[in-house]
Amino acid sequence: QSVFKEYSLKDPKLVDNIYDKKYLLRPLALSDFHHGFVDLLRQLTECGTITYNDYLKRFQQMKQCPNTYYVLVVEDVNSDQQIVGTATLVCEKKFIRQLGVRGRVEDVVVHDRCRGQQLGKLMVDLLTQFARDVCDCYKISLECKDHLVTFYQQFGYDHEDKQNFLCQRF
Ligand code: 16G
Repeated sequence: QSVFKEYSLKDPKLVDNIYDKKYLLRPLALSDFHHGFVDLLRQLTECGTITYNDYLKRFQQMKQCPNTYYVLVVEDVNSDQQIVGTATLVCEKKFIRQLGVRGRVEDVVVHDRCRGQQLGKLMVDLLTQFARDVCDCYKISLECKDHLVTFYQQFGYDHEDKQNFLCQRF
């Protein structure tokens, strides 16, 4: 179903078959700071002030945890390499489930000028397959707003019986 089945998440992949636009699907790079990565995240939630140095530090912290953070971006090749999509897979190592790994899909956002082109579907599909087939996650989950529940259900996500999502904000 997905043309990205063989894609390892490590190499860039050109997406040139949708709507005649050229997008590059690839892992986050340091230079993406200068191509709108943080501003894109601002379309999802507040990000505060993030300098290049702050970004670099967090980028390196993530790199230092191998096989844990997979930050995927979609680059608009025809628009000065602008970052128009991102989604992250976090793989949490556990003792339970025979030293299992639990996946989480986080921070999915598509630039408002690029919505309706299936870029979100592409990223979530890819991360979900990767979590299952490559990272060997025993489960994967995400949180989302009410109006996005049906969007995520198409990838197999659903409410679980007898499980509640509880949260506390600081
Ligand atoms: C959404 C995101 C979550 C993100 C949160 C930010 C997805 C699937 N869910 O729930 O990953 O961290 O929004 O909102 O992308 P917050 O800043 O209010 O926590």
